[in-house]
Amino acid sequence: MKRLYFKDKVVYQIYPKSFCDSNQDGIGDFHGIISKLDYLQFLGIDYIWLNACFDSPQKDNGYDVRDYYKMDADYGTMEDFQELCSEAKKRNIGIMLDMVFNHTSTQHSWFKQALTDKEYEDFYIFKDKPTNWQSKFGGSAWKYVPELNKYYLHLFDETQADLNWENSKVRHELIKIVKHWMQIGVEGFRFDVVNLIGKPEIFMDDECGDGRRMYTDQPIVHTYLQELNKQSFGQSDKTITVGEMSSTTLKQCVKYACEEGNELDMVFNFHHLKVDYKNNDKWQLKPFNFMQLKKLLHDWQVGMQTHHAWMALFWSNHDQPRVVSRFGNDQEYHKQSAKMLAACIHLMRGTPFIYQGEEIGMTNANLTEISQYRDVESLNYYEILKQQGLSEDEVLLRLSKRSRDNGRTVMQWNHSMYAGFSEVNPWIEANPNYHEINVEAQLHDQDSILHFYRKLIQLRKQYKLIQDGTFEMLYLEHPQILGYRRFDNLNEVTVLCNFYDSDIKLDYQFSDNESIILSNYVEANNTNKELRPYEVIVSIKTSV
Ligand code: TEU
Ligand code: CA
Repeated sequence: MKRLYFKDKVVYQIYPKSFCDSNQDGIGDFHGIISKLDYLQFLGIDYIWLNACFDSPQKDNGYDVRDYYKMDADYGTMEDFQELCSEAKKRNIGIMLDMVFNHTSTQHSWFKQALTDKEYEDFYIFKDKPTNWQSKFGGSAWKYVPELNKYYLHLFDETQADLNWENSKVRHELIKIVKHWMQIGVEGFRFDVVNLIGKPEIFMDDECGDGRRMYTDQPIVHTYLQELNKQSFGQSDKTITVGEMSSTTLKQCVKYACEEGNELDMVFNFHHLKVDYKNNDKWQLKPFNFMQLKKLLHDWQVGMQTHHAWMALFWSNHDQPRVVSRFGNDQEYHKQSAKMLAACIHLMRGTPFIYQGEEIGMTNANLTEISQYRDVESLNYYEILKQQGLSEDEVLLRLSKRSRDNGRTVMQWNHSMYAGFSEVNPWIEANPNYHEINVEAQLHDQDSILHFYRKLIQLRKQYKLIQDGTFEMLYLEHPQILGYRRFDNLNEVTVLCNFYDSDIKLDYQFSDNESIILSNYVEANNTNKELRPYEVIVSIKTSV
């Protein structure tokens, strides 16, 4: 059985391009991160997950890897990275790397050799005829190569060619890469879209979809993960692993991340982040469906618990809009709703992930012109949506709600020019609200969102219940409250969240042995029979 030593751990996700620029070229870098380690230690986190930072032409901001053994020069040298690992270690922080193993950049030497060498051709998926599968970034998932008179598969951008995991040489190379980084001192890995690595034996048109059902969660993925585990990270009981699971199911995730298994420690799934997709389409807008959100969180919490599987808890990442702009209120109730959302997710059963800037309530980018966007997916969909006949204004509206760039604007450190991220114009412009929303201001304010996150992390360390307690949903049918309890034989923690901007009557009975351990209103008081706008109350009942 695996050791579940990470139940008390919290992970902080850094998007290196946007975190902190130390050499004034407008791009974040390793030295910038090093300069902020004291801040992260103050926050109390245990691991830093660095988004893909290997050598890359940066078509998809590093998710198009050219060389898995080299760090991208924009971020620094190998020595700089090693310094980051050792400086982090001094502060009891482990570094996790992002392994993009479903595909490589077409500039990777394997792909270049594939065009002339049969051995390397078999590293990728070349076919004489394409299928009707669609790329996740729009358009066909196949690209014609005149040199070979064949098409190669790319589930993402055409510069991201899917690897052929069926080829044992490919798997062997990837195992070598993981081991290499473990030797350097990396303590964890996030595996990018890892449930897409298994492709079907026969490639066919998908008669009723975009192809995803034919390459998602194929049974062979479990075999591949077991092999990777056994031959690399599984050899160290200290290495933490999380798999990103695209369009997955609970049943599959139980297999990927159950205690008795030997695949991964935990998984990300995205079902709860699609509750504002109209017709299940990211590019069609609708207000978020609260009941659906609640039901999904419930089903996954209970489902994973029942089967002794472990999950990552998160609202945000570098592919998502900012949560306070999405499920909260980034204006009048900015502070209250950011805190409520934080408590809501952190106290569930699983390992919390904080995405940079979330801890100060960073909001969506509010970009209004296409020239301000950087993300390849956004730029592609700008064209696609316009071709579908939508007006410029409508397309820009949709991008402003859904673009991945919403989560990629630079970290807001202080109110000086460029948010303290850099002294020069950053690669993507800073959100002008850095004047009000920034780390420095919140460090000085005990009532800030930042201090609230710090408190949440401390609570996880302090109460075993939060790490281990059984999860049970409360108020499942209530249209406005998300509530749950975590309990063991002796004690119980209750979390009550108001997801709306109006007061609601609360029929919850506080007992005599119950005390409030966290709330987001200055005067928390358990005689109140209502929850105020976006209020969260966390209480504990102890039997001793
Ligand atoms: O993302 C996988 C993925 O499918 C989505 O999050 C995707 O960005 C979204 O669904 C599109 O609407 C991972 C990485 O996190 C992302 O940054 C990469 O672009 C992608 O894989 C390809 O490597
Ligand atoms: Ca820099």
